[in-house]
Amino acid sequence: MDFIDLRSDTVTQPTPEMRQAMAQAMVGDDVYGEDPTVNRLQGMAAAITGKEAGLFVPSGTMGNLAAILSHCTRGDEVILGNQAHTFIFEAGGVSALGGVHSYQVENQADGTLKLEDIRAAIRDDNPHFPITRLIALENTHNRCGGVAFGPDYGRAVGELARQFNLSLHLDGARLFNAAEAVGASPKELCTPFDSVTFCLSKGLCAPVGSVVCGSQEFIRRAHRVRKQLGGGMRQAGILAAAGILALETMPGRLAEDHARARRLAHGLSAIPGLVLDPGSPFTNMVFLSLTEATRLNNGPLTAQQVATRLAELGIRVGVTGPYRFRLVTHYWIDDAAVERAISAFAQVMS
Ligand code: TLP
Repeated sequence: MDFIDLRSDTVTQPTPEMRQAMAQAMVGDDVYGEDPTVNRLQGMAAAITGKEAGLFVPSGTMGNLAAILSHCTRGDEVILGNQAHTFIFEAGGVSALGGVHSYQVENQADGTLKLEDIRAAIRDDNPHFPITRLIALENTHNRCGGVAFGPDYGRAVGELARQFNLSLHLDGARLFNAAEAVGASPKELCTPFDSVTFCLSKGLCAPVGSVVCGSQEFIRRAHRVRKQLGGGMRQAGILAAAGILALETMPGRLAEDHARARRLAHGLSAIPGLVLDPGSPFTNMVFLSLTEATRLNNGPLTAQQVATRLAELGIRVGVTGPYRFRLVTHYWIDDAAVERAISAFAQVMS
């Protein structure tokens, strides 16, 4: 990359090894279940998450949508966080395409939902109400700062779900970052969940794709929903080949991204006019804002104006509010890139 792109880990390009594996991949028609490379990836994903089966899908958005539509039918309700990616950033797909009603519970700063809030959201059996069918959580939690929760919280929500005969889905787009942050295996984090979506195309660097995992029966339903959504990709082994390498080589290096996020945050926090979100970073995301004083003294200095000036210096950052930024570290951000980003911020803010 000729510029330093901190907007997201979705910008990661495949490594040369991935491109080579893609070129050499054995393929077949995956809608018939005949692509050996896709089948291998799905098997690996199932083993890693401790589920019976996996399903390769084009994106995290389709993974969550296919999972929710496999758990719920029209008029059913999913309980999720008011800051959940599925609620905010997935174009309302669960209601637009699935007729699934959402009940939004307030996300706590640590990305969790209070157990008593979930309990209060579960509907009584009353014909006036939609039918509560599913609870969906997110780990790491994007809008809550990339924060991760450990296996205990998942288990507690799992017990509540079982008590009320509800299913439990995890948007684990960054499951491996969560595992690294809390010191648990992906499998431990996934155990309480009936289904999980994780992404290959974020910190794991693959160009395309996510995997949904769950029981055989659940994946059989999700396979049909994926077809309905137009996500049957035929010779998708070309893409799955990169996903296999992603799973083999990338989870073990995510600690580097987290360490660079800490270094980046440390450097930026020393620049007058910038303030980190409390606790940031938890994983590979740094959230920070222009201070009150900067906003007032420099006239209408907005995050977008700062981002535009940074872009002129070859640094791309995410703008998540009028005065707020998100910077995400990933495979293509090395130590030198972190230092360049800090210097560019210092120059723009001076
Ligand atoms: N998140 C993207 C944007 O959509 C905000 C990003 O840059 O972080 N779940 C979570 C928690 C996500 O952060 C994302 C992508 C998705 C699902 C959707 O994945 P894709 O982009 O593959 O559909």
